[in-house]
Amino acid sequence: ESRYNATEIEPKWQKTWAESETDRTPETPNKSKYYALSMFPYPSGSLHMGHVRNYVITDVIARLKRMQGYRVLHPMGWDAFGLPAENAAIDRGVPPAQWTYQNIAQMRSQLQQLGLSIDWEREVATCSPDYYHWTQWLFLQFFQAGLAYQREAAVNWDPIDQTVLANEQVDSEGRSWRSGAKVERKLLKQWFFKITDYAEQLLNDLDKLTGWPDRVKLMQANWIGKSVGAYLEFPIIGMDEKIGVFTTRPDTVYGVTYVVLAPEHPLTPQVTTSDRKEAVEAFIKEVKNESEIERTAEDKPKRGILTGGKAINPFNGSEIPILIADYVLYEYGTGAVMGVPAHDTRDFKFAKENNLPIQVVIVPEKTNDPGELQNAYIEPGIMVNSGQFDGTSSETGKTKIIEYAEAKGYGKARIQYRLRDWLISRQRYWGCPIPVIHCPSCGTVPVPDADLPVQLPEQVEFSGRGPSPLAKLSDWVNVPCPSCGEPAKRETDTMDTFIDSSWYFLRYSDAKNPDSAFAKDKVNDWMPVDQYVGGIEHAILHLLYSRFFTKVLRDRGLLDFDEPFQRLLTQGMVQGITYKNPTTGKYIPSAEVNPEDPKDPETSEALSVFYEKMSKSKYNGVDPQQVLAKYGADTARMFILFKAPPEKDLEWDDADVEGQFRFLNRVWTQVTEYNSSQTTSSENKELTKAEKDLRRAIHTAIKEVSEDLEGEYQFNTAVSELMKLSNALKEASCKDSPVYHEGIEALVILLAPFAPHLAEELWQQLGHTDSVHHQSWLKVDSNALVVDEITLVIQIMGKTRGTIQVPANLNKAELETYALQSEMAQRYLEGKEVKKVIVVPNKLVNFVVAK
Ligand code: ANZ
Ligand code: ZN
Repeated sequence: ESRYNATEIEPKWQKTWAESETDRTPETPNKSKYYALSMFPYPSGSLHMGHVRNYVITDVIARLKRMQGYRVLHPMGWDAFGLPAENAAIDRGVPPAQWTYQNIAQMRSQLQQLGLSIDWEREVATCSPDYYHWTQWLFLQFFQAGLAYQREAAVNWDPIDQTVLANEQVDSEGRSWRSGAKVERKLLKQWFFKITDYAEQLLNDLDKLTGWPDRVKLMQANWIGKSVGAYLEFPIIGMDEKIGVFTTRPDTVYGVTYVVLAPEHPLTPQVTTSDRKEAVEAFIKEVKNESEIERTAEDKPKRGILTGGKAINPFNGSEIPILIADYVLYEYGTGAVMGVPAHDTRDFKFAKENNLPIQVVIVPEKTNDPGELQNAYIEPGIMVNSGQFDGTSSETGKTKIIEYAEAKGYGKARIQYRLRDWLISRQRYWGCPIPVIHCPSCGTVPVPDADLPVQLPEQVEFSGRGPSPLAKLSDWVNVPCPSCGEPAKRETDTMDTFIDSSWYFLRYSDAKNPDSAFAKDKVNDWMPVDQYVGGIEHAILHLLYSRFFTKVLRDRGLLDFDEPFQRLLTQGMVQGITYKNPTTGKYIPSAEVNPEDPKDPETSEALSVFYEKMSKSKYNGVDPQQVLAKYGADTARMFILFKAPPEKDLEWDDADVEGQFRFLNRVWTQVTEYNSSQTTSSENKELTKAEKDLRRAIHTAIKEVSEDLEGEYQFNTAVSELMKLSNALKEASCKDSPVYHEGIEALVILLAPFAPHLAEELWQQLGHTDSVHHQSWLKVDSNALVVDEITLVIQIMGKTRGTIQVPANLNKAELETYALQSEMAQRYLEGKEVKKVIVVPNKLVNFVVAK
């Protein structure tokens, strides 16, 4: 008797599939395409369960689509630039390239052990010159389109990693997403991508993404942050200049009692009077190191100071003080605001704290005298104290004030986005070099196409976390200007790695092309990605940048679609059981804890037990390698798919892993014990009841599994259906029937996307010589689903007296006739007058009789 031995059959089939190139992307243009994509990993060195879950989900989809007749692209690659490699070089003296490629090799072999049907011929690594050649070429596309530019900017500086960070890489506490360091503000010349030019499109096209979770679309919309309002100007007394502000409430302009500049605003020193100079400068110094998050935090008092300068409100001629305050951000709008304390909560607090006047200009419909305000009145209402606009509703007032401002030259309508331009330069070595040369006479000159890629020099010294080692390589830095030939210098900044990942999905369509980033016909053929699967942590940055890239490349004529990802599935976290000492806050490794009686091994205190995202620091991780060694990939896959719907968090549970292992063992036994020679031919024979019942179970399984895999991808319920089918086969009394044969084969075929190795092995054992993965997905025979008899309940006065078997789908009159003829009706209705008959089709007949 044979036993299910995953560790034996899995490597065997992986080898066979690799040799027979089963997972190559087919070049059959007449078939419909399907592009199934997982977010590619950073090659940290080893897979974690989050990766495993991500790739297994995509693999099931890819395998299903192949069986459904699509030509499928299912690639994998490496997001391989980034700081950890550089830090490894500093800490351990291994060159970043070597460290990275070692990690890639290790992780690739782990992925292969999962039985993922990946076309490895299309593998890409963003750190490879064949790839970053085209990242550089694409950068120059942006540069030529005027979408890449350099400017001085107050930037987020990470003092640990010694690099600039994008706003998106700083968390709500003002810390670096990577190093955790408190971020500082610094003025530096940096490269930007002009993503703001695409703000409107990026917002509007969210409507096209019908296959995206609403919450991701909402996050993107909030990030883009569209505000509709006005740009208004306030002349400065005694100067020729005006202060421009952006406001969403032009209807409150008569209530402006002061204006506030950001401390960094270029007008700040100019409006400051000499007696205020010292105080203003001290204040600026204080604010300088606060992060944007701290400056705008709701719960913090807003700090500000008078500059001594004054402005005029052109609408009513009133003289108003000019202040500077930390809550006004230089990078948003115009870097200046009009203060309307009566109608803005923040302004109200600020005015109270700083003794500034408060002027009511909007009142709720019914009151004319609001009395002294306890809080800002921020609701819509009627305009008062607003000259010719008195009595106008505030909503109409917005438009009216803008029209008036335009007529008088005080300002105009304006739409403002919260989205800023994307800061893309990094002062690090292990990234894609920015392919430009700075010439004293020609300025910023692109590296000519023929000289691409600008290779990262390999002989580099890493001496602690100082400035980028590239800047110190004078041989590399000093080059003749491509334009005039005079001595010039290379750009030493490298690109944000989010650029590398903003186009890798395009490269897969033509991964080995040495002459271009991708051929247009190939990218148009495969894109957009039909199903993208990855973590919610990429909901904003990566997805927004990839959408931006797609639109820019479309406008450059390089491709012909608007959006890169048709459908998006954000998989939930994998959580591990976590033990924590409630008093010390220390996490205790699960290996040191008795799960029956969880106690701190040192102090014997009772531990708190809960599920949390697996992480090294919490000692709650499960190593995929160990699970594979113990149970094999198929069990791991089945468990992951069965335990929770893909977008929900998944609690790792050894007992459930064991349960799936037992299920696969049962299937193994069921199929290997089946001997097809026992099957009797039943041509032209009417099916028995047992056969009909089994066929119904088989086709119900096909129907349910297929439906579970359409639309929402309910893998968990699909796996339950497979378990039901296996049970139905076990219970069947017709094991020598061709229907049983049909059922065994169906079970193996339906199992193929989930447990690909086991299904392949069993398929061969059933005597087939082709691959189960080349079989067509099964079709439902709707005749088999028909239930031909039902059980009808007979009630008298609502009381059940028995049941009878009747043909399915009779009409009410027919059911009544059957019921009347039944033995219980005959017995209980004898000598009684039937007053009413209630019929529930396919369920029951209830007789109401006279008392
Ligand atoms: C006057 C006013 C009156 C405002 C009122 C609001 C309510 P969103 O919706 O986020 O775009 N603002 C403009 N630029 C700013 C900056 N650089 N730093 C801090 N605050 C700034 O918000 C727009 C509102 O935020 C603007 O409308 C402005 O205050 C403020 F009853 O103008 B408002
Ligand atoms: Zn030059």
